[in-house]
Amino acid sequence: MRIILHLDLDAFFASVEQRENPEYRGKPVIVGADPKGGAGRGVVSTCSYEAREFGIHSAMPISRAWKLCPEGIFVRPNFELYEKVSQNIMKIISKYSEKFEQVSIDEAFLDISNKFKNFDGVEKFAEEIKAEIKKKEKLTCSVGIGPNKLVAKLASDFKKPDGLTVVKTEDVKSFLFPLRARKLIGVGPKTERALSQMGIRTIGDIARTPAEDLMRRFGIWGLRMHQMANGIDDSEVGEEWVRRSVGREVTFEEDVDEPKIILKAIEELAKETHQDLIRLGFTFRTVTLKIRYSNFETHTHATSLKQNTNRVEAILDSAKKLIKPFLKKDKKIRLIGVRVSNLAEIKDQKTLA
Ligand code: TTP
Ligand code: MG
Repeated sequence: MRIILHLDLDAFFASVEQRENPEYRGKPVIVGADPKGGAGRGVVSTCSYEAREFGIHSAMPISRAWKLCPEGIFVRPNFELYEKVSQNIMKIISKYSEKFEQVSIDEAFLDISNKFKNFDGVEKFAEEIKAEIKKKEKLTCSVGIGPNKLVAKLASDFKKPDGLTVVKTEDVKSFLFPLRARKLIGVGPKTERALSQMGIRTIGDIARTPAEDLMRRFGIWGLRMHQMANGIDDSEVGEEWVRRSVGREVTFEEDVDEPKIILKAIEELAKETHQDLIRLGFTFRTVTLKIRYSNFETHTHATSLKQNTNRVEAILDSAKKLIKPFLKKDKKIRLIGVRVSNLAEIKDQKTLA
């Protein structure tokens, strides 16, 4: 039997700001772009739990956050500081097991199977980690423990902030089934819509749908969803979680309709995306263009190549082709994004196009 622990800091950037600035404590703190008195562009990175009571959340336009809570404390992110704090915390966590994996700036997994025969005593162990982080870094976190990474991650999210949730093997289904399908890793708004057309709303609904039906609609991804919904996940701690796409996007300072500016932006986004792709060592087969008009109407259009490549021209040419129909419209554009997917690791490729 495996026992996996997942830890995620609470309102990470905002909590660090509250720690550094005692006058922010107990108050709605919003970390993100400059709100510019409500006219600011860009989005909220994260916000304190006090700010969440106003309905503010990550990725929300900063102008909306300003409307919801004009009395909030709006601060620009200090990534260097967060990175440093993250490193300190990861050092603490990684001492607790040699099987450790950092997943993002504020979350990590530990495989603690060789420390415990069963779930007895795991709570105390988690409390110790939480206490050490609180003592040394003055921050709270939420921890989930379960028989695999999937369950542990959903368990850490179950009770926040400062939560601790243990899901034993025999309780996996009763824990997972009532949760919304959206909670499963990889189920975004698009899959959620498609599922809801099939009458599927919860993880339990997915688990009870025959895998063949899901595969007919979603291919292999349908099978994977079915397995996750049934609490099956064999991935190892230390194994990278599968990266599905690489991309960049930009919100213009002022909405634009001039094709020259838009094409220039696409060129830059394609180059940046390409750099990330090379750094990560992937090839791609699909290019997606995202476009958001001034009224927030958003479209994504994708095109796929015959085979994988890592050529920058392939990103650029595809993105330019995809933008064409949008340039004719008499509408101003607020945001543009370029993304590549259907990735393959270069080491898996015999030859490159
Ligand atoms: P999360 O762990 O998703 O969020 P959080 O720690 O702020 O809040 P929670 O208590 O719900 O865990 O992300 C960690 C940090 O990553 C977050 O503090 C800021 C950053 N982030 C963004 O910049 N933009 C985003 O859209 C999200 C989700 C996170
Ligand atoms: Mg967090």
